[in-house]
Amino acid sequence: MGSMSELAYRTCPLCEATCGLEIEVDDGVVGRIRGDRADVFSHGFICPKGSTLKQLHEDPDRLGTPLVRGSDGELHPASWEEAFAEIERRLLPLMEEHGRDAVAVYLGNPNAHNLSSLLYNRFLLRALGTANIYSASTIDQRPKEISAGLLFGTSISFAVPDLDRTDHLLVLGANPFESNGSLATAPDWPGRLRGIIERGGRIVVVDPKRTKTAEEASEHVPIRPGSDALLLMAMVHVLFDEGLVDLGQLEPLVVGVEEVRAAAAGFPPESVAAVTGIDAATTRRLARELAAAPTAAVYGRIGTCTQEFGTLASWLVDVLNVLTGNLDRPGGAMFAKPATGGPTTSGAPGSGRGISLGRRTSRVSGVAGSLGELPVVCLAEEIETPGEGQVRALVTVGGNPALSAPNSDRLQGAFASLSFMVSLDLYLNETTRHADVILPAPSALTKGHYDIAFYQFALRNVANYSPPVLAPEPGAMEEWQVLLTLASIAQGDGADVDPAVFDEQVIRGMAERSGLDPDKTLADLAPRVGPERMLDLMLRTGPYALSLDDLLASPHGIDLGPLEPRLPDALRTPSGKVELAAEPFLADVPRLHAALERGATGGFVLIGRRHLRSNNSWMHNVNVLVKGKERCTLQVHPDDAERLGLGAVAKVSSRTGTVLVPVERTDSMMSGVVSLPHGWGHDLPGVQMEVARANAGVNSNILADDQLFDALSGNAVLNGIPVEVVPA
Ligand SMILES: Nc1nc2c(c(=O)[nH]1)N[C@H]1C(S)=C(S)[C@@H](COP(=O)(O)OP(=O)(O)OC[C@H]3O[C@@H](n4cnc5c(=O)[nH]c(N)nc54)[C@H](O)[C@@H]3O)O[C@H]1N2
Ligand SMILES: Nc1nc2c(c(=O)[nH]1)N[C@H]1C(S)=C(S)[C@@H](COP(=O)(O)OP(=O)(O)OC[C@H]3O[C@@H](n4cnc5c(=O)[nH]c(N)nc54)[C@H](O)[C@@H]3O)O[C@H]1N2
Ligand code: SF4
Ligand SMILES: [Mo]
Repeated sequence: MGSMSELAYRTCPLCEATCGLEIEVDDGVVGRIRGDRADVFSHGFICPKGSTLKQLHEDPDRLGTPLVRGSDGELHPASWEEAFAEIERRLLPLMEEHGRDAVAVYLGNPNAHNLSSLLYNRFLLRALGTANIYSASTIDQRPKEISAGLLFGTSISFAVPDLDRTDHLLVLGANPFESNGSLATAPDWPGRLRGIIERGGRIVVVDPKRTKTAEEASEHVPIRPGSDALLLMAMVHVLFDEGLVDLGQLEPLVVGVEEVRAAAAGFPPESVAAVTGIDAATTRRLARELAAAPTAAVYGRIGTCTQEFGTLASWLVDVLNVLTGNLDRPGGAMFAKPATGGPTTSGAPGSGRGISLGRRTSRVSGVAGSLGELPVVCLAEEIETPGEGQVRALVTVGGNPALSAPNSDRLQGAFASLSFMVSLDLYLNETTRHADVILPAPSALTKGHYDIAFYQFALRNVANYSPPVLAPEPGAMEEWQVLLTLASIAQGDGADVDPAVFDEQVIRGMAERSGLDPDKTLADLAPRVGPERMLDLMLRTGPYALSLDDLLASPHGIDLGPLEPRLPDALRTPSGKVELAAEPFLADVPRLHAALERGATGGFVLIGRRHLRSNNSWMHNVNVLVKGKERCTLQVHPDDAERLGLGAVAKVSSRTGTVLVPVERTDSMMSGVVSLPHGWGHDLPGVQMEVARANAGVNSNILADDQLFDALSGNAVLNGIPVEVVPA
């Protein structure tokens, strides 16, 4: 007692829930981390990961200096000057000789939680000028982005389920009791879901596994992996067939209803039952209940995206929201209005350019790119295949594709063959061990935070800025400065350009484009620099005309209220309407028909799962999170386990590889489906993560097949992978 500790408030950057943390700091040392009860959005909610910002900060394996590969082939500590000089020495000649496309970039998931990356990655991408841009988006939500873009006009126009007011929620392929929700930002999804039941509402969960979310719901409907688009199409069929379509207020805002009716005509519930594993009576009832509910929302996430018909499934989720009149109304599926502004608030309200698809295709296989990127499923072959435009160098920023992306063995082999690789990361891990230069990212607690990305689709309009909790560590370089220095090198200006000078040019450009008097604006923003200055400008020009000072005066956040209807203003489609039957959707329907005709396939399929104490691939070095019962297990239904004669360990094989994994029998699994979490497999040579190595697990993405992807989005199929399971 009697300690001198101070309390700092900070939004947790680890997942999409944006919980407020209360952090004890005693003379630069972090003490206890609790939920911030005064946070306007999270009201004290926190999960077991939130408090581990302390352990992450204090992790002895977290990199403190750049590492450069020496002539002995080993990585050695180096100064920032040496590291940047090495990048300049190796990268520039390579770009000159082989062209800009010879350098690929991979951006990982933590970039979306990182103010510096959100605002400064684009300058690196622009300076590199490469077509080979890859990100975690094409092993995640690209189908949803394309679907939202075609329907509503921007790739982040996500209609989010209004959990706090809805009477009926239909969830497909999401397990927010473990993940805390995704592309529908809110702290305490569990509490909000329980609130629906307590209000007398209903929750239906469609999932091959009886997850915690399914257990807490009113009803669990098991589905064969990969068949959601068929179920949803059949539900659309029922709405038309039984005269249940009622757009209500949306009527004048929607085009394409008749085309959707025609598209769904060929999918009566009886025809899809054998493939989905859901009988026709249940499908009809689900559609009727959805239509009958006073308010309802349909929500689909990773299980509906990372599958063969990811874009169609994502589209049909919103088709159901529209056809039942639930889009853009309280209790339905609504659009946020972010305080920084964004694609749904900028430009002329009500219409726009929409999104463009497939302008670029990949060099080797001709797979369509989207939204300025190529799909990750193409990365290995782009590195392996000789010829003009071959990828010879790679820059990774906050990503671990060696574990996260499909056909990992092949991809890691490809990484090993690169001429040069740079990584900006916290750790020497499965991916960065291939790098020639690793640049250390600063600890989260030493940087400011604002969720520019996640507030674009939050369940409530909130603005919350967190200043750095701790002073920069000795020898650290801020991430935005690293990114601008890399950009200077890539555009031939050299490593000596002062990032502050670059930053001045950038902010002046932004001020000019904002339509304000640039000199006056820059004077107003002084003396701030870097991401904080940009954020301040965005807040000032945003829909609530806030400023960073306003947010600094409100350390628990500013509540801007519940979501309000935003149509037609939020639309950015060329027609100014909800494009319910955009051509790319309809063009993909024959592929769905073909799947129906192919019928149910026998054999086992593999799906993934998340655990509350894990976060993709990179938090297994935190002892308090990984201790206890082994979690990287193959979950199998007991009847299947018996039929297969499984013992303690199973050998699981797919077209791309084989893993040996401990078996966990559980009747929560659907028969014919097995589950293995992703992000494990840390026992690789060179990985410098003590705790993770000791709790290595196996990498499920050795089994994920890079030839399986959603044709419309190029997004990887990470659920529903055909596998063979035998006793080991
Ligand atoms: N089989 C299967 N595979 C999957 C999934 C699945 O469900 N099943 N899910 C997919 C999904 S949804 C996603 S999003 C991807 C994630 O794929 P990735 O983004 O490639 O992987 P992460 O595990 O998030 O790795 C994050 C990396 O960023 C580093 N890092 C953490 N914080 C920071 C920071 O502040 N700055 C910097 N520079 N680096 C940082 C970590 O050390 C780590 O190396 O995985 C996908 N892979
Ligand atoms: N604790 C924790 N939280 C996280 C993460 C984490 O790794 N750990 N990762 C974060 C990230 S990057 C993301 S993208 C989000 C993801 O958030 P969620 O989408 O909620 O992710 P999951 O918990 O993997 O839930 C996916 C569900 O889909 C089911 N499923 C699999 N295949 C199918 C199918 O074909 N159809 C249907 N209907 N269901 C299927 C699975 O059984 C699983 O229950 O979570 C974020 N939050
Ligand atoms: S739910 Fe997500 S944001 Fe909240 S404390 Fe846990 S990891 Fe952090
Ligand atoms: Mo993700």
